[in-house]
Amino acid sequence: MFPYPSGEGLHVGHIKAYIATDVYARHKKMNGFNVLHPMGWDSFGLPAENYAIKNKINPKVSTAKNVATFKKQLSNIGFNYDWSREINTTDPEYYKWTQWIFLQLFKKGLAYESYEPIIWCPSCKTGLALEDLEDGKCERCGSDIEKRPMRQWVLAITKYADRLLEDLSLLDWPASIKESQKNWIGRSEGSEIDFKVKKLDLTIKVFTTRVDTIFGATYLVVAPEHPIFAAGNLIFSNAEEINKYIIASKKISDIDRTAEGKDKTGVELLGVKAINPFNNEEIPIFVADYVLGHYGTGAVMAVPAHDTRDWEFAKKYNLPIRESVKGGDISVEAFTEDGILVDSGDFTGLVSSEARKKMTEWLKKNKVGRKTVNYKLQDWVFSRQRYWGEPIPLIHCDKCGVVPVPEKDLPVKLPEVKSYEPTGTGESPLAGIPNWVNVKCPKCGGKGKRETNTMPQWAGSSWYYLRYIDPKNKKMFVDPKKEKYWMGKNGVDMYVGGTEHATRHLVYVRFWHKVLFDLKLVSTKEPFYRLANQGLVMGEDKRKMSKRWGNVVNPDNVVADFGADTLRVYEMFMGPFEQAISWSTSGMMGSRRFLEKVWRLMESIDPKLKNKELESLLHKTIKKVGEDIENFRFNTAISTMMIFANEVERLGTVSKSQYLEFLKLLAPFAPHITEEIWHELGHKKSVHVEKWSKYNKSKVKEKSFILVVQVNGKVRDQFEAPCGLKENEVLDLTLKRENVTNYINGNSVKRVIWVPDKLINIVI
Ligand code: ANZ
Ligand code: ZN
Repeated sequence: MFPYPSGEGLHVGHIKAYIATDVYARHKKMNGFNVLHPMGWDSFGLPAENYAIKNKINPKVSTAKNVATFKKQLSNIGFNYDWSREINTTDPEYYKWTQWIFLQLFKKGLAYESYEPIIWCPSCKTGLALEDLEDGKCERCGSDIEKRPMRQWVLAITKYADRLLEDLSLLDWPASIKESQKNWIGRSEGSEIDFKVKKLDLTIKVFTTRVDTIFGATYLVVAPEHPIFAAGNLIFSNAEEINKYIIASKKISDIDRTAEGKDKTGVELLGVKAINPFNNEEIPIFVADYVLGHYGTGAVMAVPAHDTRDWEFAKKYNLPIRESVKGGDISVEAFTEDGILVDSGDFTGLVSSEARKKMTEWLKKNKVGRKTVNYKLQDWVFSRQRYWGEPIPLIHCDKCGVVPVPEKDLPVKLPEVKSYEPTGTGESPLAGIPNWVNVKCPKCGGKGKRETNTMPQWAGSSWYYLRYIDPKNKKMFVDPKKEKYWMGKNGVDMYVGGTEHATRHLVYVRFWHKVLFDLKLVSTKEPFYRLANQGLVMGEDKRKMSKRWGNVVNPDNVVADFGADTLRVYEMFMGPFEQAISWSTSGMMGSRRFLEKVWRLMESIDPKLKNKELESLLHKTIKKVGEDIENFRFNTAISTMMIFANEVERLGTVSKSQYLEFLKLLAPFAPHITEEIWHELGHKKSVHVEKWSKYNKSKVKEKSFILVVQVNGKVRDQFEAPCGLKENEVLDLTLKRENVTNYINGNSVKRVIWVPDKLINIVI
């Protein structure tokens, strides 16, 4: 994942992922692959803009400066990036195509204008998407958010919800990331039920996953945002109280509203009742903020006996709690599991799952409900009222409506402004530049106005991997032939980045890719078939690295004092790649000493020697290092090489060819020192164009192993035995062991289970 070039520069945690892809790329290259290992800059977004506002410096200028710093820092570490493919999301030649892809979505009907209330950050003064929140607050600045009705552009990502879910099965991704995506998409199958409201010509639809509990429904709840209130509340005798409640609820976050155990509040809608279609019972209706307006139908049938939140609410307002599924003690807490139905009319005695089926059929037959699917995922709020982003390439015309900017007029360049300051009015600073805003309508030539909202920071990263394939193409976002060549069957073969992108970037990018796939512009269903997440590098004090704690380790200093190879080897050796681990200066010194040892071992080369003793260890090392790199187990790859180096040191001699083979294994990790030694030993060409060593299968075979002996499945003995024995030979050996014969104790052997070179189980 390409970095956001902040003003602070890179710290050693950021580069862990980059070292890993560098080792991986170098290893693949040595194995004969044509490797595309690129780098670029994700440089639109709030931090650059806030920095610009604070320091009165054009974000273009500060971004260019930050990119230069980042690039210098990365170059110090010896990455084999193809810099000729460098991209920058703020480059007009790049964002031309971000705008172009947006227009493809627009033309497909996947971008639409909406006036629904959206999340608004009062401090960043912009609308946000659900994905921009963390624990219900603005992820950028930590502010409490509000809901504001305002005009915005929205992308219809929910149309892709099922495919985003299903295609997870195609991916070799960490299970935890797949799980996060699954929960984020939140597919939920259930029923929609129509409750008639007595005396009013009105039905309230509720969404439930538990229609089987409907005979236990004792009231109905509508969300404060429910359309029933759109026409005012005059139909209710306590309209004023209801109004007050609705206004107050706007200040509370969704998380606080729906948390279990949080105090539940609500107001009854006096003068109306809802009718349960199954038994025609009349039940009261409440407005309560624990029901959300934008999920399901914004209304629920409350079953306090079997739902925890309803139970809490019913207790507080003294509403009946009526059991309809047997099990648990509902006077103590809600019984939320499936069970057998009681007091449920014709459905009594059925198990929950069966009842859900039958009752949903009943709903359909009586035309009072239907089967439905709901998603937690919401359409992507795609416009920002900020300056530093891609302008949305649309023109508003009184006559023609919304008209896309013609392709020949792309990019719509971000104009210079006097003040980057967000306005807070729901308009971006771009709205204050009349000669940019006012343009001819491309369709009718009449008066038009440019869209002044900009794209969110996630836009440029939703397709950048494709631009690396063909970064300078002026005619297309990527040449189809090149796309096919590089993306092939499996898209990007290896993608590495932090887990914080699990439900943001990695959701958005899969969505855009699928749209491009449907437009036949890319050849794979998914962008990234294999994903790895690096663990955090924490400070030496075991806290998260931060300026605040003064525990940030700057790679520039490490490189200056100990060398880039030490930094690389140490970061790959410090622990399992995906685990969070604290920086340790003494650990880093250990890596430095290892490299020094490798250098010294040059002196142990004996040109005449054919070192038989070392042969088997060398071949095992070749096998293990290759497999470990392939599986992102860099730490064990390095410890295997350390064992080899120690063994050479112990023996005091090594043949030249053995030493050279070893150097090749180390080359992806420590490219500088290995290259230096390689030349020192008389080579003209680079070690990095060498072929990766092949190990000899017969040489990696173990000669003996520890045989585990079981009697009736219990371990009774173990001893060293030669490899490759047959079952009867092993049995003979085993039956000579006193430990074993004691347990067999004269009984006859009924059966033998033999796992070659591992275990024998004697059944008596
Ligand atoms: C009655 C019921 C009885 C429910 C029961 C649960 C247990 P998921 O799995 O998350 O989709 N619900 C529906 N819409 C809601 C909204 N807008 N805000 C808050 N809660 C809402 O959960 C679906 C369940 O969440 C629905 O099933 C509904 O409560 C509630 F014993 O309906 B249930
Ligand atoms: Zn904010």
